[in-house]
Amino acid sequence: MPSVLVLNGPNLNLLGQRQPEVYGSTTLADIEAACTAHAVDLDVAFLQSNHEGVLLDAIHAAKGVHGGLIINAGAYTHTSIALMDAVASVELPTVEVHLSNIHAREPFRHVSYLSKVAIGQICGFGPQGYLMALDALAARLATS
Ligand code: CA2
Repeated sequence: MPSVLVLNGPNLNLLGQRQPEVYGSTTLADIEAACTAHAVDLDVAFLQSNHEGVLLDAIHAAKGVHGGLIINAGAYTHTSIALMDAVASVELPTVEVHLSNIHAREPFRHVSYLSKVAIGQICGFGPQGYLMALDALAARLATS
């Protein structure tokens, strides 16, 4: 069975605990449990880190282990050429996810370096976006 790594970046460990008016009341543990329950055709692994280097190492280590990546890089989305280069280097199909619609927010959130190397971006659907990303990757991995 194909395997997918779901990476979450800085501050996403706070989901459901702070700013519920912006990011909702669902915790990251809730999202991970929903992903595991949803993915019948995929093995799903998870990592959250507040450190860019840890996320980079996880992307590098995914090569040969996982068939694809789902990444919500949090604020690193808008700043990190390093994460973009890491995703490009491993050549794994990658779906970018955001809980909020980043294009309807502040202009600095409209730019995503990851979208330049992802197969697609899902944003604005809250936690459901992770399940949509799993479906997209399952379809992609079934044909490759
Ligand atoms: O909408 C998303 O998923 C974001 O990736 C979330 C990031 C933000 O910087 C991106 O522009 C869009 C922020 C995640 C912060 O999560 C928190 C959760 C609870 C309390 C505080 C922050």
